[in-house]
Amino acid sequence: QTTYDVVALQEKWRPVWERLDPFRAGRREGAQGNPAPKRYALTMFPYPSGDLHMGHAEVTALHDVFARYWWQKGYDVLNPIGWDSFGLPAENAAIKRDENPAVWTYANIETQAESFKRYAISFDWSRRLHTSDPEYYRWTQWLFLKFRERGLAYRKNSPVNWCPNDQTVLANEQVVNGLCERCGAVVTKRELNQWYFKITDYAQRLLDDMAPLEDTWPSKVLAMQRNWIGRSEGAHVDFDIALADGSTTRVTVFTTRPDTLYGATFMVVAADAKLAAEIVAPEQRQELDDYLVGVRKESDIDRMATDRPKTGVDLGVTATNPVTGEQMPVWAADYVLADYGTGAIMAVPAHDQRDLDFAKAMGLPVRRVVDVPGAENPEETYVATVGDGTYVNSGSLDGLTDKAAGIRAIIEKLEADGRGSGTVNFRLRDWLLSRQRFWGAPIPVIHCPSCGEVPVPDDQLPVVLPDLKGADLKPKGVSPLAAAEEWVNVACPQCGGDAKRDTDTMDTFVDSSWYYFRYLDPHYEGGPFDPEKAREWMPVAQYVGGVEHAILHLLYSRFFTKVLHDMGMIDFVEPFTALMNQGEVINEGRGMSKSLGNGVDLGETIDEFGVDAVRLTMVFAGPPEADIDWADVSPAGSLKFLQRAWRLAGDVTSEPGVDVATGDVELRKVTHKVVADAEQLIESQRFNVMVARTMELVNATRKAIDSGCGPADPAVREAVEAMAVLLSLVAPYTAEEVWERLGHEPTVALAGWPTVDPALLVEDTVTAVVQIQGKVKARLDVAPSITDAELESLAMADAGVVRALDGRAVRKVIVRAPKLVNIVV
Ligand code: ANZ
Ligand code: ZN
Repeated sequence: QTTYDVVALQEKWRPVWERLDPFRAGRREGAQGNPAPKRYALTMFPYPSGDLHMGHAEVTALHDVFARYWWQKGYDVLNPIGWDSFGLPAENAAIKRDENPAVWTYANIETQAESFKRYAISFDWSRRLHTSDPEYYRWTQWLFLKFRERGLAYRKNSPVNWCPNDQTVLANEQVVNGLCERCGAVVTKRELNQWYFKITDYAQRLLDDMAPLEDTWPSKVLAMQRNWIGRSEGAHVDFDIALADGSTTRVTVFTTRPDTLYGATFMVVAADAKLAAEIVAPEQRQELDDYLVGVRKESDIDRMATDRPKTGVDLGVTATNPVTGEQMPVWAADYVLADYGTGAIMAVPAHDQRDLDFAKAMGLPVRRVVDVPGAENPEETYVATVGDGTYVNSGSLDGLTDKAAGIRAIIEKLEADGRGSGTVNFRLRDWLLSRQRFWGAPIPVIHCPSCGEVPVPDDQLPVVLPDLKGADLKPKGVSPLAAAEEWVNVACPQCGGDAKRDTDTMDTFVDSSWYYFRYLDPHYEGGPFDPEKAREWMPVAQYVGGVEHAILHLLYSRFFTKVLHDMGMIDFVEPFTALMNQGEVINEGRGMSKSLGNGVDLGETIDEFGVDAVRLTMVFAGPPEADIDWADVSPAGSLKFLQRAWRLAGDVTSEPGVDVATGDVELRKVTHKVVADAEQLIESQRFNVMVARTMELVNATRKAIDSGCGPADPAVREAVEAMAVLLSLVAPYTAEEVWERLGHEPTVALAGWPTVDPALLVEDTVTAVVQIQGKVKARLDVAPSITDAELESLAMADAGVVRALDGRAVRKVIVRAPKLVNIVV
């Protein structure tokens, strides 16, 4: 082509690449016929809602730098793509249009696939999968049943998060500040029978296994996971409660401060815990029931807020403090949560502000047991003290001054008396995975009146979703599947009697917890994945995706991987060796949204500037983890740069294969330094600087052609060839065209990373002499191009010069760069 026409370039090269299929994983040979070393590059797979948007363009442009760089470095790369295609967006859209969610879903997938292809991400399309394909969810169901066999999937009745708008339950991780993660409705609680994964069994391992990720995962994500898992060391303490009917029941509390047990003056039970209803005295029952109506509407965040007025109900019974023997009143309140710890606490108002506020509101006693130096007595000030101090009013603990020693001593005493024990508590809850919606993987369980819960036998998987043509998918609180009678009513696989299928479907986060295993061979029939291929390719070397998945998807995937390990299917315990979180693409300082009207359409942007300019802009905008404000970047500038790069290729007049060693040394040094730097910059994830260095190479080459060694010099060819390889990581169409103009066959994507000659990286230096009163006091190695000012400041800062001056005032400095500095005192 004689002009730089982006549309023509895209149309020219796409079919060529499709024919060459250069990014097919597993076909690359290494040296001497050995297999090439393998690397797995993963980008978080998209939901098929609408076409791709600017966010997809950003994350995949960044991700593709890794993948394409590895190809150039000689690796065999697995870079797959697929769709997370079950879930509420599809179902809600389908309800609006009154059609099967599959129609909308697969139409959007086609649109997005076409856009990804135009966008020229180096995906291996033969790995494509969709989680809503029966071929995929057969194995989601299989895994569910394996988890169930291991006691890791179970059903229980409990108060669960309920979104009144979506009419479905939510996992704790899907409740954000008390609101539904999807629709923003205030989440309430409902008592329901639901399926759970026992992720809590893995809490400690999920914490411990983060250690090796310290340098390769963003610290923010690790901190969020640690906080979410929420490990607290403390103790279980048993209290005997005398009930109204004369019997006694033993209630255990969890506390992180067992050492304050002598200061426990009352007990508080979560108002919505079963325990409250079990122990309440008859005359207080009505009051508790009335109170509960309000509590059920509150979010956990509100309940735990420290600044709220304290409310509660006296349950009319008393508990015995196991160390003081005192009778303590027992209350029900909302500030204690039913599903944390044991759902009951010992209240130590002197040293816990929420307990103190409650004591003040209800007129309950306060007793100080730690005298904190310099702090006033909370019994008088109503300010709880939490610091270290001397134990008082605490029996055998009195006089101790060390909190750890106090905790150790009381736990020893409790254990000796059989009244409690040291324990660890986690904030992490089991993962609620069942959903009362249609568009998900059916839970492969049959409920039989005689046999109970019966797993669907392996050879009957997948349990395929029924065709609900004309059925009402509108959320009603029970799964729409319940209406598919022919589908629901089945023979029990065990006894052959009449039985019913489970009508719930799985949370889509189950689908996405293992998709990166399925990519290894999406059509594998022998299991969810081919273990042999897992050994070859996994774990994932680099994962790229949004920080919004810090505790949901990433925690769940880590859990799944550990279970697969325990099942003996893999020999590693962490799925993602390295993680990168890209920033957000915003516009005019704010997130793009319909309501703000500041959205930028990806398709139109590509139509205007071309794929390469958009990709280059995404990578060049700043460090990968920083937000990109589209109002501050210049795709037009990117386009201009690409044009300059393309023009260079047309100016090269030497033939392919010329001996570059005879080329202009100055330009060669620039080329080799840029390539060496680019390698470092990619490894340290400073992709934007790598692009900036490529721009410098283009400028230096232009100068060499126009006013230096001239276009025929072999160094010019070397520079432009290196530039093509560097450009291939971000601007594949332009890079391919340049490569062709230089007389090479496609594809530049596999041309190989240029070899750096270390001899060309050595900077020339000259020796500058520093004199004081004409006597030589120092010699400095400096670049020949150093300026007078630079040389003067170097000389004045030199330790030998400073010593020789010995504080004398300098009258005059004469500089003759790069050779001489003369200081007159
Ligand atoms: C007595 C005590 C004395 C406490 C003291 C604290 C300070 P973390 O660190 O978050 O695990 N707690 C226990 N279960 C609770 C529940 N279901 N709802 C609300 N609060 C609960 O917090 C543990 C502490 O939170 C426990 O230690 C308990 O109060 C409270 F000077 O027990 B503590
Ligand atoms: Zn049966």
